[in-house]
Amino acid sequence: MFTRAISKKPCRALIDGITTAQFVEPGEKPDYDLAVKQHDKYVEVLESLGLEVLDLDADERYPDSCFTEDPAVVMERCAVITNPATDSRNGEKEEILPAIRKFYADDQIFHIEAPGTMEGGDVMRVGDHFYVGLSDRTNEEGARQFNEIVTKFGYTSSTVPVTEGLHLKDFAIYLENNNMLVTEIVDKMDAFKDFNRIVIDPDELYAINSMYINGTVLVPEGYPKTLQIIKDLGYPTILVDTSEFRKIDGSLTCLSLRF
Ligand code: CIR
Repeated sequence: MFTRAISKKPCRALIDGITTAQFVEPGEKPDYDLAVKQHDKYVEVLESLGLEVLDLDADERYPDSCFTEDPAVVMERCAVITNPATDSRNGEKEEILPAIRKFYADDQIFHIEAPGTMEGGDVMRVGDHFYVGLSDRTNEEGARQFNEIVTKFGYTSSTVPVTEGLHLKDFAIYLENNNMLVTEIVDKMDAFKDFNRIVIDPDELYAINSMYINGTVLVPEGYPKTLQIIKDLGYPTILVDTSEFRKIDGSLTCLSLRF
């Protein structure tokens, strides 16, 4: 059961966020005012599901800083400050720390240190196990340090390759109740063979990053096939418009830390 979330307001510099232009035409930039509205709506939805949301002020120094999922990984018994791999995002780890300190004691807070890199978008939790995606953003050493930290607190972790793009949770997402939305490539991975895997249409790749919160699944607006699949699995759903974040590869889970 999630009771809290940490989000951060988009800054004007958001328009210069890193993008692979995977989901949009090259050069298409987010509209800042619309991004702010979408962010506020996202926070409202989390609140409507019973979460107390700490919504941090915008920080113009870091274009991608509204994606609070990446600079930390939080769980009941500890928090791990990651080491974001890109220069323009690395400083976000300092900025998230005061927020993490509000909820965790000093001896519950740990850091991924260079040469380890990690971003929270690569960490997918299933019960007390964490699947860590090895990607351009998260390396073996980052995953090794993460494993060392979380095992001290009774969790486990293992690695899986990310072969299709940015973060693991863009290609596989766990919706609880053994259900996992996946791409065709992830579907074939041994690591996930025991889950009830549902392969999402490549046309709707972006909607894999739907988000389970306390029994309900938030689904990005504009992906009818995935929405129907999630409904057919029996979940109540809430549509959330993330069109402006999508332009810079941001999706639902990226926009908060939940715990
Ligand atoms: C980036 O490239 O880092 C951002 N533009 C998008 C981050 C998305 N975060 C996530 O999937 N957890």
